Amino acid sequence: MKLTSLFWCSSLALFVGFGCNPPAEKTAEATGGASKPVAANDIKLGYIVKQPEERWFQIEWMFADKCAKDKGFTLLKLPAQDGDKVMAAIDNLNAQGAKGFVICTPDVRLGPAILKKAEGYGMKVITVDDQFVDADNKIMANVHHMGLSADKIGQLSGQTLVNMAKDKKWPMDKVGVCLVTFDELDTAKTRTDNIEKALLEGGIPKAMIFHAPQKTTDVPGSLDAANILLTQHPEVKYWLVGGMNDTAVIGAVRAMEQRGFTPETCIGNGINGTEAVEEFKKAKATSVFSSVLMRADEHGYKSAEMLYEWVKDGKEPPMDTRTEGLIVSRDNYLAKFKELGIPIE
Ligand code: FCA
Repeated sequence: MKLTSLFWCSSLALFVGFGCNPPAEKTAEATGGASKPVAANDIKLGYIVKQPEERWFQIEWMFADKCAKDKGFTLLKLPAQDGDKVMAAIDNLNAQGAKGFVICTPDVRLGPAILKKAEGYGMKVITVDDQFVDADNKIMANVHHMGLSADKIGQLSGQTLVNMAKDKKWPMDKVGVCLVTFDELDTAKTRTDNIEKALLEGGIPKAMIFHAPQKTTDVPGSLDAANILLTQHPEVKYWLVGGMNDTAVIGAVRAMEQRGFTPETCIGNGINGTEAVEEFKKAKATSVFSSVLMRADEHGYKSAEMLYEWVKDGKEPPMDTRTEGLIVSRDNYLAKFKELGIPIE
């Protein structure tokens, strides 16, 4: 399902739910004969994220907050960088009377344990960005999810890289690809698999596509991964850099810069847009040329809204909601972010 800017358009948001009024008490009649009056602001919901330091998740929180304000519920934002913190966060939410939470878990294999705990407390769960997997490493399709179309996003990223190499008139048989991978996470693997597919279709030989597996999905993790690759391949003179998100590409580009590669010999394209912006803002262009801008704002607002409507009115959200992205670069990012209303500060 493709979501447009419809959901997060602030003027529209004012006219849905309780947005235009202070949180109002609903009578028993208005709630379809429920015996107890329900006030919107009695509802508390959690929003747990794995990497609160990443701009992507900060924007998700920001727009989930906006949703809470529009609708008049209380949003409890909790960071959880490991399994213990996730479990403690759920206990904490229960102690505060939360009726459900949206989560991007630090480890997708925690899915069954998270679900069990939530069910024990009678809480509803929606996953955002990263889907839970079961003991057999299979996606838990029975958990409501809001994420991105990782295959299409990967294709777009790969095509963008090929086009940029062609624009630069690089000798295509001498171009190496540093593909920063994190195969433990399905959305990451789908993105990088599809980047690779598009690179092959664009004429890059398979033998020139090198994987650099990240141990951690942040800038230090991708810097380390790329350093190992660069040591192994001193013969490559032109590099394309791809990965599952902006930090994957930024870290690898930093490793290349340290070895003397410049925007003339190294080109990266990220995914998210939210972290690549810091590169675009720099006075001097870096090798992070562009990124697939994804809708952190929409993910945050919509996932919170779906959970709220589910808890409040019993309106079950779709099982699977997906968003797509568009390319932003140094040349157009200001206009695009402004047009879509995504903050860049
Ligand atoms: C994953 C990544 C984030 C973002 C999100 C949509 O959770 O870690 O950076 O790309 O998917």
